[in-house]
Amino acid sequence: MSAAVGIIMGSQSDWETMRHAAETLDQLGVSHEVKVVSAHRTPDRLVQYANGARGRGLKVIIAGAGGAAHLPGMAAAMTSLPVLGVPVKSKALHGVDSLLSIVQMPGGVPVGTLAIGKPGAINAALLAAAILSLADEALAGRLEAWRLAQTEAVAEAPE
Ligand code: RP5
Repeated sequence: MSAAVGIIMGSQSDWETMRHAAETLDQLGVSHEVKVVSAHRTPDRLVQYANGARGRGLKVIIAGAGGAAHLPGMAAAMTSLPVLGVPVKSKALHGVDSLLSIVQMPGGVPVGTLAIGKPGAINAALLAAAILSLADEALAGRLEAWRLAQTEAVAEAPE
């Protein structure tokens, strides 16, 4: 069976951030695949990946990139699957460059843009799971349980 979520990232260096998306999907029991696909260094790989995504059975794409972060937008240009963009924190501009590169898409080609860094990677996975849960009651239950566990883990007073 093919993966439901495709996690792609522009560089090996993005994995430290994007592994949080993969780990969150693992916790929720959502099948996923992980690949390095660079809009700039491996453009042919990107074209092949995005054009073939729906046909291979993927339902949601999570794309993380930093700096001139064109990966999510270019993926969204080539597929009508939901694309969630994670701005990776860059060294030079702390991810503000990544955020602005991803968020400011032209009308007609949407990318759901998350927060910079680890919180964005986690939330991209949760959002992907929420999208999939619309047609998967068991996953909806696991998502509710995940949220409940998070709530219960918050102490009333600091230790
Ligand atoms: C982007 O350039 C990648 O998404 C990464 O965040 C950034 C830096 O890449 P490396 O130089 O570390 O490979 O394309």
